[in-house]
Parts: sequence; structure tokens; C-alpha cells
Amino acid sequence: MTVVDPVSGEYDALAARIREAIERRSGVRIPVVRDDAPEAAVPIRGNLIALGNRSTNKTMEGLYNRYFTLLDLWYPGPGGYEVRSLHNPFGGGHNVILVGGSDRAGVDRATDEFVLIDGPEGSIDLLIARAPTDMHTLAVVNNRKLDASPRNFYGVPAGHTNVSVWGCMHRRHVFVEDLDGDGKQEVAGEIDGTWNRIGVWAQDGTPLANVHLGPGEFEPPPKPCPRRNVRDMDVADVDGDGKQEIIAGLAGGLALALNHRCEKVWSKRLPAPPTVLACVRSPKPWIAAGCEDGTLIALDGKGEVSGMGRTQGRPSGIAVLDGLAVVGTDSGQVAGWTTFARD
Ligand SMILES: [Ca+2]
Ligand SMILES: [Ca+2]
Repeated sequence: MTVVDPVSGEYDALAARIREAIERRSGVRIPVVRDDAPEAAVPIRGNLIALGNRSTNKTMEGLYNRYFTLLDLWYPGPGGYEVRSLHNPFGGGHNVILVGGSDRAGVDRATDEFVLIDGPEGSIDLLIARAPTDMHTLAVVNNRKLDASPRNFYGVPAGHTNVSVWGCMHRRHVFVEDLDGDGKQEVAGEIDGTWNRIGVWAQDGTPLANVHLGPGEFEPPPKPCPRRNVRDMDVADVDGDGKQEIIAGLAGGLALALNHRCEKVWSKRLPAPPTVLACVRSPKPWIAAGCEDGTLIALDGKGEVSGMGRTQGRPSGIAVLDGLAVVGTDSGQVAGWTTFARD
């Protein structure tokens, strides 16, 4: 397996993230080649992981011109992403994993969604979330079968209803973490759109916990689907008890903390609905949220406000850098803040 990274260098950091994710899981360090390398040529001569779209990656362009992918500057559109397997396109027994988007935000998100977990009998499963999508299930591709049709990680525990809608519910986060501290990893994430919920599943897909958060907000036509009401989420042990909390920013204006059973630990009403949220893990855990009106909030592990600031515009992205929360807004501002004194 080889990662194809364009000569532009635009996705170098993303290619490194994929290589590290595979190395962490399997112990194998796979090669990364440029898209003008012989190993990246189409028709393909080996198993590839291709980043980007037809305009940013020559390998993608070769596949696109033969109708094997539709990833371009229009599809999946601003911020959209697709992680998909392309099975044996040239009959030579070689396959491609497409990690694509129309813009950097989409390809970045596609890389985030490239999640590997332990499969049966020592094998490895790739969990694939898509937006746009058909159903809200995760696709599960096992490294020994390379069959992209199995679906999992969408069920609900007994006593809960599995609300299902065609093409109107999405997966945007897949966390693989030991939530309850028992040494085994669980899969956690939100399902959003027409109906919103957060779920936790065992590694075999058995539903362990679920909380329903209700219908999404309707947008005026031509938007076909209700927007999500889970705007952002993260997972961290924010209160230091050895078990991870699930922290969600909701369109109704709340930051919500759940335990691994999806039970509410606390919720906090913010000055305006949050658009982005992340947990900062050092030097001590805290939660950073950016709100619609540009307010930047720091919450401690109990949901109490420990700091407040302001930026211009609506926060559209958040990252954590060395104890600092950094937010970018739709008006072009970038702001970093922390609640602790820095060296
Ligand atoms: Ca566990
Ligand atoms: Ca905890």
C-alpha cells in the first residue's frame, strides 16, 4: 500500500497523518510517493491511498478521466469529503482508497475520517464516514476482504429508536477511544441532520449507549436537508477521573458533557450557539468553544466558565496547538487563546 501525495505539497501533513495512523495500528510504515512517481501512474500497479481530487492529484485525475471517481472542484463541494474504496478498477488485483474533497477543508476532514480499528482475528477494519451520504451507517472495509459493502456502527441499544432517513443524516466524527477505562476501545460519534443523536458502540458494532438530541434546524430551499444540531464534538477526560467524557456543542446554545453511557454530566448555556468546540488536554484539560457571535469561551472540566474572549466573524474551524486553542473565522480572523499561563 502506498500513499499518493501531490507534488504541490498541499497535502504533505495529511499524508503523514495517514501513514502514522497505519503505523500506529499495524506497525507497518507504508511509503508516500508524489503523484508524478511511476508507482502513482494510472492504470495503477499497486494498492494506493490517493488524496485530493482530479485537479490537485494526477492519480485522481487519471481515475476521474476513466469514471472511477467523481471527486473534483465541484463534488463533494465546499467542506464536503469522501473516503471510499475503489475495488480492482483495472482487473489487476490492485485497489485504491480515495481520501478526497473539493477543497483543503474537505480533504482534511476526509483524513480525520480515515479511522482504523482492530478487526476480527488480528485483521484491521477501516471505518468510513461520508458526507454527502446515502445512509448514516459507517462503511467497514476489512484489510483481508477489501469488500466495501459491510455497514455497521449505527444501531441503538434496547429501548431506543433507530431513526433512519435516506440521504439526510451524516457522520462527521468517529472517535476510537477507551471511554470507560476498561482497556478496550469503543467507537463514539454523532449522527446528524434530520434527526440528531450521539452513540457509543463496541468494536464489533454492538450499540452500548445512545442519546437522542432531536431534529435538526430547517434551512430555506434549495437546501434539501435539515442542518445538524450537533455543531462539533470532542472526547477527553475533562474531569481527570480516568474515564473519557463526550463534549458536544449544540445549535440550541449548549455545551453538553456526556459520560461513556451517554448520560448527561453537565450542560452549560453559552452566550451564543457554539459553532466549533475542542478539548485542550494540556497542561490541564479544558474545553474551548467558539460561538456564532465571535465569543470565545473556556470551560473547565465541570462546565464552569474559566475564561472569555472575542474574535471577529463566525468561528468556522478550531485546532489545538500545544495547550493553545486556535480558531479561524469566516471573516478571515485567526485567534489563539489559553486559560493557563504559558512558559
Ligand atoms: Ca472501554
Ligand atoms: Ca472523566
